[in-house]
Amino acid sequence: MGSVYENSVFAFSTGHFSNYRESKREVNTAKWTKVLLIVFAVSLVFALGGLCAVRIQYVSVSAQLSAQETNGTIMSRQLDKLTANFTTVRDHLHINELLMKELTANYSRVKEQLSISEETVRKLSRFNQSSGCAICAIHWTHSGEKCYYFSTVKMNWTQSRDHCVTKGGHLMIITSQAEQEFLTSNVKETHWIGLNDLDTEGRWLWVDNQPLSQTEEFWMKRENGVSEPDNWTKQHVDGEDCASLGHPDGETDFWTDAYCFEEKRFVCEAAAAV
Ligand SMILES: [Ca+2]
Ligand SMILES: [Ca+2]
Repeated sequence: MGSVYENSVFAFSTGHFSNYRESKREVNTAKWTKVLLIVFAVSLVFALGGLCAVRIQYVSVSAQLSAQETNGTIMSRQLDKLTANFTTVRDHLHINELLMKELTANYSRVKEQLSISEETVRKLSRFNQSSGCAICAIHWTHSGEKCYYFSTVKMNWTQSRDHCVTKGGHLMIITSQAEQEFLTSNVKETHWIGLNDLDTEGRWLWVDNQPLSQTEEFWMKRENGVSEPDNWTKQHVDGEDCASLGHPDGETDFWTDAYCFEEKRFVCEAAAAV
């Protein structure tokens, strides 16, 4: 022990002391290096943490911006669509305005023409009242206070009745000897007249529902006693329920009953305009 101490003293005394100081300085340097490294590492961790936080915020803000951009695009499309709809509605409104103007102009023209027509009818009426003349539509024949239409086509009885109505009249109702003679003098073949017993067999009604019993009748009389109406059933079990002037054989002076489904010419009647 005494020897070691002596050696140490000797070392201090001989330069080993400076080596010791060098060694201690190196130890201190290494310690400070470690401390600096630790500080640097901690700083680096904090820096990386901060960088991650900034990155997260960047991603979040980017997502929000992207969502706002998407919303902006959708709103822009909706605005474009609304603008297009508005343009369409505005165009339709403009077209409707033009149509309304045209309709108004047409209405005014029609109203004016109607006024002229009414004045013409009034003048004609005054003329007819003073002259005793009557007016019948074109293709109608005037006689007395009536107009008569002799068809050029053949129809069954129901079609003939309806056709007369569409022409503004009705199948002929014969109420006088003069009317019967006028009719027979103007036809050369059988024609439907407005008489039938469709509802009740044997109960003959005119198309205005007036019963035949209250007017004159001109049924065909035969010498063999088989007179008309005979409700002939040998060709159809329903019998004959519609009256015609004459029959298919050509005789046209009197009435016969016939099958309503037969097609014949017909006579319409209407009141003359006076
Ligand atoms: Ca009958
Ligand atoms: Ca008959």
